Amino acid sequence: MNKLIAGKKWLGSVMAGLVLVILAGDALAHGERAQLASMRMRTVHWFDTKVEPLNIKVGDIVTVTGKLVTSEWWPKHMPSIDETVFLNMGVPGPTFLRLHSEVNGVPMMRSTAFPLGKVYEYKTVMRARVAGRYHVHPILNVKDSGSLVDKGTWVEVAEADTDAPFVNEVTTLPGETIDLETYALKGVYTWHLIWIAMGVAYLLYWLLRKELFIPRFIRIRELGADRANELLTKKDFVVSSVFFTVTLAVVLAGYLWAENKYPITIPLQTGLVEVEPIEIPKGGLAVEVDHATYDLAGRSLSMKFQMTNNNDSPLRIGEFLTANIRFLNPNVDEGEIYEGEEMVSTDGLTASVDTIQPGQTVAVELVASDALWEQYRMTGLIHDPDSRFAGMIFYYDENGQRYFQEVGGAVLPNFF
Ligand SMILES: [Cu+2]
Repeated sequence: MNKLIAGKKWLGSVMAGLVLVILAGDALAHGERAQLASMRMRTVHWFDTKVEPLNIKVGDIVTVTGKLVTSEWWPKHMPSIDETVFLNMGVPGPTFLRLHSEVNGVPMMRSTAFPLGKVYEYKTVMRARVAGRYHVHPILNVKDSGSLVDKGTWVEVAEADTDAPFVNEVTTLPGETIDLETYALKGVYTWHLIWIAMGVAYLLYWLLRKELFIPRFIRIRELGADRANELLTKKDFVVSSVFFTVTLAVVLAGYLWAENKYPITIPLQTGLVEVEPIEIPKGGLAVEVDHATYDLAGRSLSMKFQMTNNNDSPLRIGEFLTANIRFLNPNVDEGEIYEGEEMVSTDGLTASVDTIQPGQTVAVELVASDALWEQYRMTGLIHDPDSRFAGMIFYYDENGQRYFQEVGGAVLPNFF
């Protein structure tokens, strides 16, 4: 009876664990909410992310374009993006083929380095491979830091019109055209089968022995230390040696076979590609951060600045962007919202000063508030031992020309 209850308890905790895994799995699915709030605010500011088209068929092309600014507030404890970074697409599994990728016009087959405080414009062209509905995110893999994900855009991929199998043809350097979907698959299967057979044979030999290693060890220990040599029989020794020799022979044979079958190969290329960064375009707005507070109950970040307009034109602040969330100022009708774009608060930004005149220096308070703070778990900001924020402000001159720059500083939580 007691055993039964214990068994039930055990089952209960396993079930609870499973539920947790399932819940967490859902929430952590794509990474846009999973990473620390501070990390999303102070690493990479992604903007103008555009995925098109959103409804396609297998075999069709999807283009992802956008820009990013590397934050000058990059956390000191994180290995920096100015060392090694690789631009990729975050999708579940090999559902797209990446045909082309570039940053600031430079092809990005390999890794690169992004110095901080600069602008990078990227473009990635992909071909849909497997039907489904995918949240497509540009992603930067930063060496020793991990992945930094942009927000996702849903792309619906329908089955192709024909039943023909998906082909992914490339021409190799010696001029041979191959289909990467099936290329060399026979060799892969054959070698797997050979190794599985070896493994199974070795296990079978030991499993078919009357006495396995541990019982034999216990028996011999009882017989006394002087009979320790009986632990392994001569037959065991011979069989193991044969397996060892055959393994080495198969490894060598595999190597010779591959050399013979594919005589011309080059190693995977790992060198760094250099990219010329773009300077942030100067809009003539000098910004000094006075003070910032994060209001937990109001789900809002309020920032006080001293701003000086050194431009010839009046300037209006239209948007604040942080952690991939866009807070738009509804009074400034400028910021474009793309089809399928998420994480946009169309009326999330209020500015205490509407227009800053040329030559004027004013105190400006920006308040970015929306339930998105909660939804994207930005409230974790208050648990950060290094409470600082960073984000981008976007402002416009009288002709509608857009400028942007990064702002950042210390942030204090406000609990009331
Ligand atoms: Cu996602």
